Amino acid sequence: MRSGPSANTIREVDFVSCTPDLFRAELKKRGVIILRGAISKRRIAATKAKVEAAIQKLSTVTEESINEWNWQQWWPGNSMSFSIGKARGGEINDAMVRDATDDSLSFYDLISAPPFHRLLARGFPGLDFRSTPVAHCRKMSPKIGGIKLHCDIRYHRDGPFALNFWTPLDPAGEKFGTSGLEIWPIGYAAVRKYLQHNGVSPKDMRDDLIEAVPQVFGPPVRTNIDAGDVMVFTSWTLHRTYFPDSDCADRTSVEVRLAADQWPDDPLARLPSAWRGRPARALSRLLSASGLAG
Ligand SMILES: O=C(O)CCC(=O)C(=O)O
Repeated sequence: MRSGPSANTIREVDFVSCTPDLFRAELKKRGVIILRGAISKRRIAATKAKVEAAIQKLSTVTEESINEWNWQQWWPGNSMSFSIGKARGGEINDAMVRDATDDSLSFYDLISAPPFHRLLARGFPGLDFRSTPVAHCRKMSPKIGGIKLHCDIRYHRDGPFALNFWTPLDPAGEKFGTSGLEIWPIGYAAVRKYLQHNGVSPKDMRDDLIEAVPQVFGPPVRTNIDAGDVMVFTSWTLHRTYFPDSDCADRTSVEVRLAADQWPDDPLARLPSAWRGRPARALSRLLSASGLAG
């Protein structure tokens, strides 16, 4: 059964002209919006240099040297060997990049400009967005292979709704000779209904439903995201890596993720019991930069 094509378009807008209403409407209807020219290329290049130096530094971590780091803060609740694996594999999260740069870089700095926070605060009033351990960067190389079809809720242990400000540090997509993302532009309520999932227990995600997505919803949209553009999608948006047919260079990208305790269409509803009582850690560093935090 095909329940209609995936609308086959993704709205692209110049960052400066994106209004909170448009931001929310596109995330609700299609689960994704592309913000062109959101960050200066100079800032992206400076971030890339720092991220690469951090990846390099962390790649030498061993069982003997890891205690020189604040590694317990990297992946709270996970083992030392898990943390060593992440450090050596180059997939580093926000706590790791802050540790490796003496707190001079956070991935959240990429979205600390006030207009980002106006979009969040006015587009999703009532939702408390928090930082999450799964805000991280990765180097995508054809040698390693891509990430298969999924939605990010599978990897969140911190709330039923999240936003991924996907920020490539190298141009991403076939137009640029690098790997990119293929997206099914379907709104979060429709995906949640299709997956028959409440967003609480990632383990309950049904693989058969994920695998059937191309048959049910049609082909994805191939995106090309330049350095300085940001593609925002929700933790329910179905997506995967694609590689161009011809030779492909490596690409590094940052998944700047913010998690919320609430469901966007019903922020005052009682939280599912799994989330109740969890303290909401304010994003003070980033919100104070926007002038939106009290
Ligand atoms: O960078 C990629 O190719 C995959 C990214 C991804 O799956 C994600 O941001 O959730």
